Amino acid sequence: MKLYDCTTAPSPRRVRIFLAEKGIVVPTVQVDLRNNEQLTPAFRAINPDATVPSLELDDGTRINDAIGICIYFEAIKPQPPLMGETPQEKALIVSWQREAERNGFYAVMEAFRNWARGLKGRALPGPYDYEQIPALAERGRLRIGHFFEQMNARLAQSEYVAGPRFSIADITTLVTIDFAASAKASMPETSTHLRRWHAQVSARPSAKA
Ligand SMILES: N[C@@H](CCC(=O)N[C@@H](CS)C(=O)NCC(=O)O)C(=O)O
Repeated sequence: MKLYDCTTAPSPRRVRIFLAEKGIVVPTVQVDLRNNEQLTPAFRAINPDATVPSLELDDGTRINDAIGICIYFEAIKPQPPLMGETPQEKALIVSWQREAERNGFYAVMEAFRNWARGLKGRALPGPYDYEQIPALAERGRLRIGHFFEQMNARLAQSEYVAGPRFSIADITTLVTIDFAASAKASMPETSTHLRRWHAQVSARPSAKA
């Protein structure tokens, strides 16, 4: 098995944190996104979507999606559970993880990729080139602000994002908030609950992954 990774990119970090929480070690191959190695014919033969992470299984099957990869590892090593055990817990974790992805992760991506100089002509990851749209960077920043508010309200009521236990919803939210720094967006001082939670999950050894 091997994981195509890039230590500076947020999507593979979601998988790295997940693996660290599970205590699973997988050999990794670094893909140099800075020099567009993901767009080379050699890497596109591995993942036609030209993105990382990608997990190659021993039978040659490839899983080209961060959450797909996490689902695989949760199934082969259920403990500690990061995707819930009861039907209710599973449903809530998926709901919160998707919400963090839609309202947070994609908002940061919109803000960052439509603004960063180094990403001119690469406003979206993947095999096609798209021009940056400055208005989308602005909208993304607004959305990030709303995400901080929304998560602060949630974490006023709940220890972790999806309930009383750390889960994949926390991983997506943590990676999103740290990624927001690349779009020069940080949690407001007034978001005390979000800040409490961020300090708590950042202190877990897995956060270094
Ligand atoms: N389907 C993928 C998308 C992952 C993705 O967007 N990866 C980014 C790094 S965070 C990437 O590979 N970008 C390549 C590029 O910018 O060309 C997933 O969620 O796992």
